[in-house]
Amino acid sequence: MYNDKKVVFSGVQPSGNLTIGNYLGAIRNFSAFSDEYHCYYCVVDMHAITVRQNPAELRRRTYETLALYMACGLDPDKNTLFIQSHVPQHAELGWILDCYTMFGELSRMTQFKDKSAKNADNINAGLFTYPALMAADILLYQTELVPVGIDQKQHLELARDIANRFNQVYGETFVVPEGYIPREGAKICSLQDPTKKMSKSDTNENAVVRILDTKDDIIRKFKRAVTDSDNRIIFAEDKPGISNLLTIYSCMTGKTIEEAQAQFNGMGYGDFKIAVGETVADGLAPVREEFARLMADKAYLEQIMKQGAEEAYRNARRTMSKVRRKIGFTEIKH
Ligand code: ATP
Ligand code: LTN
Repeated sequence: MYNDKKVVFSGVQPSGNLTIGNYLGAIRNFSAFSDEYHCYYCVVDMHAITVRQNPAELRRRTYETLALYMACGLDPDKNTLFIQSHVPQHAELGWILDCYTMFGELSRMTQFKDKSAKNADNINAGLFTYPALMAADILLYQTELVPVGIDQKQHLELARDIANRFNQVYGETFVVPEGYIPREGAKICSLQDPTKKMSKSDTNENAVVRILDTKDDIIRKFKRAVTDSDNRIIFAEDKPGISNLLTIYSCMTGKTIEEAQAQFNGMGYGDFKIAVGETVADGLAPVREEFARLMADKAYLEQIMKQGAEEAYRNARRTMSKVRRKIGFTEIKH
């Protein structure tokens, strides 16, 4: 904490077109913190290259992710919006924290296991040490709170362990962060396999609803959503498809699951799926419009990137100089 406000940090990878999972589990909740906290919302391009990216696409998606942050209501004057690779301290602290993170800890990360299974021909060292870089992102700004979906809980616990370990050896250096996982929407599931999380890099387009999909596409995907063979619209463990649709509907409308169940009581699955699709498409329409407006002005986005990087850099430098001193690096005056 460098001024009187506590710090919030979160990041999204520019590794694909963002989904309603990214929206409901993460980005949509970000703006709630903007008044009370100093918020850093980062486009984590250095994380994205742990899997092979097409350079032109990575560049375009980095702009798009920044524009989406803003289209989802993040005001660049009230939040520090920036690109990870523009602030070199992320890599610097990432390396240092690698040296305080154990092989055994990294081997237990489920995201590493999943992604190495999916990218068997490219299990690189960065994919393995990724959680230490994520810890660096967070600890660099003395973050108190990290709003993320539930899939990031394990990485967050590791970031806390790394912070505690470092503090124990060198004395208080880092604030130990807490996760903020929303009560609803923390795990939006795939429309084709509702036992798995919806992932922006899924290759089955019908499984994933993207924030920028057209209304027709959104409704078509919901119509094809996998459900089950009976016809009751209730939230239950043995009905993952219907439960997922109810969760999405409830997150989009602010209604409770009970209210949603009551509203759809007696309706057939076909009509129910269309109703959820329409709600999602209409709810996202303003985001889509604002996104298109922002993407048409690249110079403005670049100005926001610059402003965010400068602000982040100033605060990141303070933590780095403390860390360097504590571990015994020499310093020269410029
Ligand atoms: P990838 O498929 O490339 O691994 P991803 O879809 O998991 O990407 P990230 O950039 O890794 O997206 O995640 C950004 C944020 O969105 C994180 O806070 C993550 O927890 C959240 N998130 C991602 N998918 C979901 C989901 N299906 N439900 C809820 N939150 C999600
Ligand atoms: N690991 C996250 C993205 C991420 C992040 C962060 C989230 C990188 N650094 C710092 C919160 C805080 C992911 O894959 N969703």
